Amino acid sequence: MLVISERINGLFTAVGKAIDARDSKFIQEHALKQIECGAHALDLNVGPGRDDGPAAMDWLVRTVQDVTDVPLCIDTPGIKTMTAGVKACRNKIIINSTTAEMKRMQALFPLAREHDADVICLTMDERGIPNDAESRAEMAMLMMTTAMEYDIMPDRLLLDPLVMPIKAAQDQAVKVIKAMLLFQTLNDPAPRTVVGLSNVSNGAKERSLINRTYLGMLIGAGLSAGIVDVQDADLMEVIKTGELLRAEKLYCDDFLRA
Ligand code: THG
Repeated sequence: MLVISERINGLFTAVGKAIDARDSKFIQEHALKQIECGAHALDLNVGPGRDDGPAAMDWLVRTVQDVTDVPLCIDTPGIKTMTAGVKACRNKIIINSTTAEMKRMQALFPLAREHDADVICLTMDERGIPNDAESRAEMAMLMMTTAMEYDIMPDRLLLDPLVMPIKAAQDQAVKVIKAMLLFQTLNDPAPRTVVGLSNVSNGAKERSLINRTYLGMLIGAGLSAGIVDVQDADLMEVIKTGELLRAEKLYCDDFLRA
């Protein structure tokens, strides 16, 4: 499984402050810590509600790639902020994200093509997030076919069924699993999938337990990638054990240490 760290996100107070103060040392140490904890890629999000989005993302990308060459997952709903991040990026790029909205796909697929980026496709559109698996799969299909019109093959996409907080939408957790299974029937070879895992436990108690239980369910359903809290050691053990049970890693008695 591709492990993407969720933690370089302005939503976290300390990170938001470091971005405001352009504190390179804090961000660079934080980035290296994520990789030490097992991140293969870093999600970079400058946080909501700032008026310096493009400049902040440009700085964040440059600051992180000064200390690592892992792939960067540029996470913003703003087209200008996305463009600034992608243009600054020399590492492998994951655009996070487009939706099924035509105006977003028309802006982001050409950007992805020009900069050889993978693209996360959120199954939502101007009407919001559908509440059943079939509509999510329909939107995933629309994004796959539209990407192909821009010469982006399905293997460059990561389909995201959009995990919802269990506290607010309890029926959605299983529907997201169902959507993931449907996505994998839309193409041969099966398209890759990704989720923002911690969404599920937003506002809940026992966050780590909810996150890792749901992760086990998602891994069982074939999840390819996760934006996760890599500093949660128990969660990382579920990932390693999942890789073992899917026979992606060779079994040995000491597999957690290996
Ligand atoms: N899909 C894709 N990208 C995403 C998401 C997704 N990016 C953002 C998000 N969802 C995944 N990342 C996070 C990061 C933080 C939290 C949840 C998901 C989180 N933060 C604490 C909170 O809101 O309670 C902040 C706590 C703090 O301030 O310390 O839970 O679904 N493609």
